[in-house]
Amino acid sequence: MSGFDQKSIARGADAARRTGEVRVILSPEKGRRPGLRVLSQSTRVFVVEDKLVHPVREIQELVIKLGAQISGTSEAANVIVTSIRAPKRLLKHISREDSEDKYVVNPEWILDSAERAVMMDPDDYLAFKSSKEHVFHLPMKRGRTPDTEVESGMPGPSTSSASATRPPRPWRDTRYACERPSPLQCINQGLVDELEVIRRERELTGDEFSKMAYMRALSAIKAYPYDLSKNPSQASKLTGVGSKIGKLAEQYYEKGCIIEAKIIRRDKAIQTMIAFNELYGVGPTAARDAYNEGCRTLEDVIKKGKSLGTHLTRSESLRILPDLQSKIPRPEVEAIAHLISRMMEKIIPGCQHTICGGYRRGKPESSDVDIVYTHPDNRHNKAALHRLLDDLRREGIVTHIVSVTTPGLDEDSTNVHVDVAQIVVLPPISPLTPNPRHRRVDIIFCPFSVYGAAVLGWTGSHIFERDLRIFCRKEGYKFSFTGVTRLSDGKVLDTPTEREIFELFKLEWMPPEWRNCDA
Ligand code: OXD
Ligand code: MN
Ligand code: MN
Repeated sequence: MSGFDQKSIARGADAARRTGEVRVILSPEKGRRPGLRVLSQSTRVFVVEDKLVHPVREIQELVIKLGAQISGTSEAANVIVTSIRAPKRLLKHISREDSEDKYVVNPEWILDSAERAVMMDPDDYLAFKSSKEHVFHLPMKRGRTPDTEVESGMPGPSTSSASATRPPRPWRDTRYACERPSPLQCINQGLVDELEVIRRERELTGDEFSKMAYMRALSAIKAYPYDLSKNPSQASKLTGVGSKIGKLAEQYYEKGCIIEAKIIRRDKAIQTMIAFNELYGVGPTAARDAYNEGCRTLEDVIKKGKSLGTHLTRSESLRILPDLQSKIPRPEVEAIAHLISRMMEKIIPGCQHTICGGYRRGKPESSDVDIVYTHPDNRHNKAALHRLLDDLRREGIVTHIVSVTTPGLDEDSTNVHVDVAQIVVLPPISPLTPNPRHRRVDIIFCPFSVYGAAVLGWTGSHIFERDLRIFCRKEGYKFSFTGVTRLSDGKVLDTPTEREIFELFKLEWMPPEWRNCDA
């Protein structure tokens, strides 16, 4: 194996000896530099020694050289390599569950991948064909609705404005997502979804650098309004995509999938972490830590106090969990906002509000309800949110208060007084909700002078906001939902409407339903 980095062989072989170390396996080794990136870092290979023609160590070294990881146990692997053909014999080395759930391939999968310098499709090298129908798929991230049919290139079904059907301007290859009209579902959505699978894996395994690369690439493709299947090599020419992900795009159009994404979709460790991450209050790092600490069920995570469970009893958390995991259809978002706004109107007549979040971007279903309130007369603002919470509690509508904060002390915000309440409500029985479910609601109350910034900041999408902040900094301003600050003198500018912010930065207006820059 000429040209092979001996240190990385030693490191990998060492890892292989440490059986069952999921901790190592799910945290990318810092500074690990494989010889090639043919297999992927998300591929964790267990090699069954029995009946191998090649020495096991040679196969393991090759796996590491190709950029994948060696797993010390079949349990921690997502691909199992074996020369054994007889199922009975194989089951002496790996569990039945692993044989059914994971890719069990023959060593030619690795040898051919090395020879052709491209990850071969494990389905073409199966040593053991599982009888199980694989139902694993990567659940969509929060707020997504996987099976909602939306016409290609069209934004969501939300608004009646003309902008809902046609992009606000012709496509241009730009660097910042906040300059690119991005629909809810794009014409190349299949490819975007596949890249999102890999981005999610990188996020959950803590590879920030690679996660960002996939995020930028999929966001650029999301905005590209032409059919890439007709010209797959065009993908790598888009700003933010690059040659590596461009090649994956070509693979997608050639094979109908990205092979790495296919392996990740079947990866139980990733599936489990995604389920943890969907618990309210459990971020990707906490999900990974929980997994590495041995949690395998949501109950395990809640027992460790890593979620909303810190505010509730365990049984309480588990009781409302299915409610919180289910998506909220648009009419129910509207009904909840109406209910809360009626109470707010009684407290401070003449207040204004905007339902933000995914709802405003046109999503057919949301994971929570985000409402921004203000009043043109600042004298009314004092303690408005606290009074609202008291009333909601009294009426039995709010069941849990997750947090009530006034950002202002952290470096991310201005000194403008903006109140944020994260609560759980149980709407009353009505024809729309005959069996009401607990719903997460974020209520924001801000001074009128920053209403535009608050609405812009709570509308998303995540990548839109991120690039907006970078764009603003380049122009000499800091953008936050608590206001726009001029960096030269620290002055917080008056931005009662979103449009004023776009104008200030000479950014072309982006209708909310075209801000769907995430997958
Ligand atoms: C949501 C969102 O789904 O804001 O709640 O995107
Ligand atoms: Mn939301
Ligand atoms: Mn929210």
